Amino acid sequence: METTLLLVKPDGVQRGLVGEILGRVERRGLRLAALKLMHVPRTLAEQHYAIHKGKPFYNGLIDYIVSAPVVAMAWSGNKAVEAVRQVLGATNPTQAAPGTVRADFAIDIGRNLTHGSDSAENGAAEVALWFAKSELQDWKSASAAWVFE
Ligand code: DAT
Ligand code: MG
Repeated sequence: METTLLLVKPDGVQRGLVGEILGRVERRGLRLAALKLMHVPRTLAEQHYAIHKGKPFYNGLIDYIVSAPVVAMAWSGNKAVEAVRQVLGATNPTQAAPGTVRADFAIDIGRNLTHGSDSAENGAAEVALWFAKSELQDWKSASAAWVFE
């Protein structure tokens, strides 16, 4: 069982794509464990993207993430990390497979709408960074047995 962090970035919220993106992951069969709309504090953005510090796009990336509200979600299930990344598509939207969120709705890499954790380890760490324990709901989905073998 994995938990992964999914962010609808400011462009996704501004463009009215929250429901579209959430719905694709929800219909995949994963279990929603946490959800909130928030203006990201710069310190959180810097912690979240610490691995990219020093890269040419880093400052622009931080400015973009803090520029307007994001929707943060935690999703749980077997292979949740891989399943969400697959729904989102490759980082660069023009290289993302057709049918993915980034290919269907985005063009520029710096406006790629979403973030998804890239490993089970990072999923656990990012969910703990973005959500307090009290914000995570441990509930049993009635459909779980029909999604997971
Ligand atoms: P992902 O978001 O697919 O995990 P990443 O972790 O490599 O991709 O990079 C984080 C974000 O930084 C990415 O969603 C968009 C931005 N980014 C990455 N590489 C970039 C580049 N070469 N130019 C501009 N922005 C970039
Ligand atoms: Mg990443």
